Amino acid sequence: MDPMDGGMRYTPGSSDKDWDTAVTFLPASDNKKLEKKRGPGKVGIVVGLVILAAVLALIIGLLVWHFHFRKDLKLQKIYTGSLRITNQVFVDAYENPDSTEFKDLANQVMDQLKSMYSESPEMSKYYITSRVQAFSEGSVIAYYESEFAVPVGKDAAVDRAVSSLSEMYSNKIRRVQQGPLVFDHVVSSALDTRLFSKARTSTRFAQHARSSAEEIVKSPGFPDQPYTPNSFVQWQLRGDPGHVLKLSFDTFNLEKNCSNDFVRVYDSLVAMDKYLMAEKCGFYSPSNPLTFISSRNVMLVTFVTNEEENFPGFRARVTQISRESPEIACGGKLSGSSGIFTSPNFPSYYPASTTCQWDIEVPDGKFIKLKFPKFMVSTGSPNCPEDNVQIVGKSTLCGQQPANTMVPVNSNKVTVVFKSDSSQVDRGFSATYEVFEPSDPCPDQFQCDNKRCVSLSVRCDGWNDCGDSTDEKNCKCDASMIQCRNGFCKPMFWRCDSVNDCGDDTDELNCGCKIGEFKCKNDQCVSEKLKCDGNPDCKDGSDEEGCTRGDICQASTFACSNGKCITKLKPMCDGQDDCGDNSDESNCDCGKKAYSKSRIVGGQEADVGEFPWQVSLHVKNTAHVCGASVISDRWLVTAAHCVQDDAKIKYAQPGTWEAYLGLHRQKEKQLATKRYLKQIIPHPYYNAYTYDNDIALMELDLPVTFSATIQTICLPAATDVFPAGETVTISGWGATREGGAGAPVLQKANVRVINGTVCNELMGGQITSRMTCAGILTGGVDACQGDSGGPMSLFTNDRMFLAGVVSWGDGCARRNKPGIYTNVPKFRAWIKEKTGV
Ligand code: 4AZ
Repeated sequence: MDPMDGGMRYTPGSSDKDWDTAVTFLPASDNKKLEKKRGPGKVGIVVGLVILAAVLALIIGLLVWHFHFRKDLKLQKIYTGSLRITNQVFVDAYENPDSTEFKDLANQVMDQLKSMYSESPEMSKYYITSRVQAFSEGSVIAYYESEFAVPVGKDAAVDRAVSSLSEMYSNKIRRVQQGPLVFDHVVSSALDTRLFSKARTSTRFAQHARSSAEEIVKSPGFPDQPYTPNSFVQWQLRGDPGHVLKLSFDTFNLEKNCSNDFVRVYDSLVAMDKYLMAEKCGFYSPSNPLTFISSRNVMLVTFVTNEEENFPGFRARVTQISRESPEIACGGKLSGSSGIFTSPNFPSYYPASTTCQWDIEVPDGKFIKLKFPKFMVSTGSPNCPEDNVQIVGKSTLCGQQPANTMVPVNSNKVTVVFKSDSSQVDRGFSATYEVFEPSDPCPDQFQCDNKRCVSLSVRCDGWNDCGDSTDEKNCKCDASMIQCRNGFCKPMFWRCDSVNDCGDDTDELNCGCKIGEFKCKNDQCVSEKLKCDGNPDCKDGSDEEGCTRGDICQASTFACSNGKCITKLKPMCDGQDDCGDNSDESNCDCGKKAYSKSRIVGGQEADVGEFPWQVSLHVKNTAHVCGASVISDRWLVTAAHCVQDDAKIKYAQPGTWEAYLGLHRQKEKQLATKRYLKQIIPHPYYNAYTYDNDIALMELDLPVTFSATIQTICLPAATDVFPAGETVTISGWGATREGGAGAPVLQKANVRVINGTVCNELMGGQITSRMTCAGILTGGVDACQGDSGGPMSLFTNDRMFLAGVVSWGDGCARRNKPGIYTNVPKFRAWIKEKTGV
């Protein structure tokens, strides 16, 4: 008997049929006879017996099904694999599955696979069939799928048999003898069931990129409509021999949850986990390039969607690159006293199955300091068995390393080897090397325990500049510093500011409270007015303890439209109807980035669409002057000081301005939506000397259409307060250093809200309750000229709220000089009155 014919084939539904025939209900032929009489009588007994027999038959049937047939219930299991045929030469016709050459070779491969599986009883029993999907060069590589019908509970045994067979052939313990083809390097693994669900419509494309012509891969319907639900699409991509493929996504916008919709990129022509380079979902901004490079001239892209929520989708270009191209070259000899090197394709994904070696030699007598500004190398475990960077004789790095990780090498020579295995690639690394004198590793600088060098001026300044805090240890604190119990020094004015700066709370203990202040149970002081206001201002919430409803309604809290007062912290737009009339959940179509994932001093470039409410205000036909925020399709919020006439320009006139919405790069105004202004409403109490009430409203001449790059930001409730220490985000095209030029690309930075009392002391008593202070008191991060009018955004309840408007400051990013922002909640009623928003 042919071993492949042994065992039972899987027939869908066969078990149901078996169950049906095993259970037979007896017919009740004469209903009249079954009518109830007084007492059971003869008929009653017969009916009883019939029912009993039926129940018995049912039980027996179920038992027979369970013990006899169920074990034959089989699951369809598909293994995908590739193998190398060492005694064949690739011909072009193998690229075409309809060619005779393809069919002949495919039949031979299928025959030999069958005889290969016959060597294992586990596989021979359950094998159904194989299909060859493609061939590629090298000598000839065949990509196939093998289908098995595996009884429930036996799949682990079959998985083991398949992988041990692959191991034997890959390690050349065996070669296939039963046919004319000689195989080696047989690799196969079970296909993820999500890729062959029958509920999905399946489409397959085969494309060949040439040097003269790129190919395009895009999700079905892109760009005109969202991608189709329940689909499985795969693209088999090829290049010419001697080339590798580069897949560059220019748009990538899928559902956030990868278990619903996802794209996979394989370094193979079949979907095999061993060659899975990456699985991606969510959004990738064009400013954060997503490109993949294959290790040979083939690549497979698969796209799976489920029935829910379809997004715009993706588009990618496929180009071929010569193996010798400098674009993918890596490694080599490096000399001189400093230099840089990166993983191939950095800052995008490095190719799989790649090795690069750099031999660095600096002048005799000097030592080498290696620094990794960025380091992301894929790994599954800490000892770096997969992808890694080996600093030979020193250490091996993998995973994600902190920015500027430093490795000193006590020699003038070092070899660095980067290795990636066949699956799971990442963005790689950038590295620099420089020399240091063995006797003085940190000339004129402080050497941290982690071997970093930092400026002597930052020693004991309260800020962890080393990364391991060694610059803040063993400090003798002078009178302007707090001596923390743990040995750190922190600036005195950080005392009692509700932020645990010491790390052991020393700076927040024994804070005596002034008149008009409430002493929290944790010794913190907060304004008496904040007691029972519905917001926990004390870190331990003690200012909200023992409050009666009367207190709560007197003090500021969220006021519902139905007159109810809410004590819950941040009830707005949290998805719960706290008011009972849903007024805390109305106007919540705001503050969401269309994408799941865009100067400001000390910031970084935003991603495209990261701040879709950010507006750039230009004086007509000139340049950017101020920022603003979109609060509806017709209204913007900006700073009043941006719209004050001066001797030359009539800033208060709507006709002076043009507003750019959805702008990212100042040079790309043509890609943004331009609007003129219908009216400008500065706050009537704006004070040009003190910058009090620094807020203004602008009405657009025409409403805008919302899009991925234009959205509204949510307005906070009038009662919202932003406690000290809270992180907020500032954004704008302002100067990147004090007195410097504006930023060409939108910048963002995170700063922390600073206690109003501390801020008032730092700013010489100029802070009013209409202002909020935020910054990083050690300096370096701040808003600056040109950011004015723009948003200070706070992330709450999964959306962004306009906490403040950039207003003023004492210079930019100076130590102990926070940025000052207009406190938007104080103007909530005025905004509503003027705009209806
Ligand atoms: C300005 O001139 C400006 N450091 C804005 C913010 C700050 C300073 C100046 C805060 O627009």
